[in-house]
Amino acid sequence: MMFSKPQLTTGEVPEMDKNVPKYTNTATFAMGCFWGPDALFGAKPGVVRTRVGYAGGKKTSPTYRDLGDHTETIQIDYDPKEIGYEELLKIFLYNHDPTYPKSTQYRSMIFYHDKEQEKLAKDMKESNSDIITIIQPFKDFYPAEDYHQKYRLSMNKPLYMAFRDIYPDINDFVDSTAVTRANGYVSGHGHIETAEELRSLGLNSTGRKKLYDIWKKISGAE
Ligand code: MHO
Repeated sequence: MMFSKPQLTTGEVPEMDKNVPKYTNTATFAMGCFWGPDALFGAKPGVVRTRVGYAGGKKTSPTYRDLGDHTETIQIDYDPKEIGYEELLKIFLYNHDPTYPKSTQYRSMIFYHDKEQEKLAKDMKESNSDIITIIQPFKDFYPAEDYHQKYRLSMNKPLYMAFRDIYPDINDFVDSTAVTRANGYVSGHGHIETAEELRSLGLNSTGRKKLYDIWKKISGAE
């Protein structure tokens, strides 16, 4: 069978990825299946890149099929000039149930990277005695298998392949801010209608229309 090559990109490195802030902070959260938060955070302005993986356990080199005592975790590199840790914490808090006990794989956890994150996370927990989120210092993060990264985008093969054309190396693909946003937009997150960003994602007009239509349909925007 013949497949025609998707023609959805400009074929160039997206403008958005040419202006990535040099210095970023990192936030690490566990809040259930990591596919959802990968997309949710990815659509937020100020988030530079995301990756999913496993953390919180002792087993070395966990895999999805052999997770041991680890928990599905989302890691977010963000520009602290654009988005604060407090705002990320709020998104964390309101997008899963931090009061309900889950299996180790899906526990609610915060891995803080510095004193400020530690204080904000602990204050948040203290504000509501029902919150059972486990708060601990960040230690190890094991990136998940390639097929878990930007999973929602990977469910849309034409758009996924379009970005893989730009970024054949999976690590470049995962680290791309444009890909990170697109993964959020295909899940209906974010505010594409106001985002001039749409033009800086590296898609051509056909690709932009495709992404916009998916976002509009799923987000329920007019
Ligand atoms: N219920 C989901 C969980 C996947 S998530 C990476 C599924 O297997 O489809 O844990």
